[in-house]
Amino acid sequence: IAPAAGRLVGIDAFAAHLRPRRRNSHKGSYGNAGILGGAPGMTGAALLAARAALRLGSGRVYVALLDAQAPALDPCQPELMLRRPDALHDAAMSALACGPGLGTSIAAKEQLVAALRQDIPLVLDADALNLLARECDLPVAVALRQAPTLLTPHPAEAARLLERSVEAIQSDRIGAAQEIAERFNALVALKGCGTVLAHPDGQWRINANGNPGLATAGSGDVLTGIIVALLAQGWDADAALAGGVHLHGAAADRLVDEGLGPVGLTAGELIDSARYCLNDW
Ligand code: NPW
Ligand code: AMP
Ligand code: MG
Repeated sequence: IAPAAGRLVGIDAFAAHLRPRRRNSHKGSYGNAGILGGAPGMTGAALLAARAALRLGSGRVYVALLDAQAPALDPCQPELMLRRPDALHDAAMSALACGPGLGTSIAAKEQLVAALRQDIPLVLDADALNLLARECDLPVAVALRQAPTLLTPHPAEAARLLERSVEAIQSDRIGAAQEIAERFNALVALKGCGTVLAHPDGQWRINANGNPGLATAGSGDVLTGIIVALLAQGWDADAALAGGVHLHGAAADRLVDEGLGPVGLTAGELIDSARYCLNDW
């Protein structure tokens, strides 16, 4: 059943933030974005999110990788500042994303707890959500946060959060997104074909762009980076979530128009395509 037009996410949901850059602005005007993730074997997830955060306009991007063996530089994106996780919490961040490739180790939980204490907008994705589902002291810490919290589960992560099957989530996606939003006092994007955006007060919308080219490794990690970039640049949380999801879908649609998908579209390619869309809007 197609949702009513008023429920569909379009550019109007974030148009107020699509302003030209001030001529006399500087990198400090566009915020510091932090990405926390990258356990051994999954450093790529955090780096994809970080590259997306940089190329979608954050003034500076700091990345903290849990993998102690990870190099101190991303040679493909030397603009990124790689830090040890504890050092990230000391830097002045405008917005933080926690979860891409984070893993669910004791060290990962410690970093998530530290992130929850930061009084700045916080995106929780991937393993940060898996930790919320598993560690019973964490949900209350999320719900009590004063700064905005944004949760971006895919259906399996939502199923873990609500302790139900993926089938149950998919059979009532709007209800599931609303329940997570209320339980965690957070803005939610329940990802998938027709991402559902839900607010803790029960309001919901659907994003209808995007295509199955997005069904590829790292796609959600790029979305997380896009959202944290918009937050770092001062977008309000509602607009950053809607804007990030819509940009991500538009980026994929543009790649398909160019013949670069849906088959074989890669998450890394979404980043420059999303940058093009944002500059074009
Ligand atoms: P199945 O079996 O495929 O049908 P997980 P993850 C199901 C990092 N990454 N609808 C799926 O079902 C992430 O950031 C690192 C329905 C399967 O059972 C995380 O930290 C990368 N079912 C970590 O890996 C690139 C769905 O969920 C399970 C669904 C684990 O994240 C890849 C898999 O989900 C990755 O991003 C849907 N839409 N989506 C890197 N380059 O470093 C998923 N499922 O167990 O949460 O694993 O999403 O891969
Ligand atoms: P993740 O599973 O965390 O990598 O996230 C996958 C991303 O791709 C989410 O933003 C999904 O909404 C999006 N996605 C995956 N499959 C589709 C699809 N068939 N149509 C539209 N978006 C999709
Ligand atoms: Mg993911």
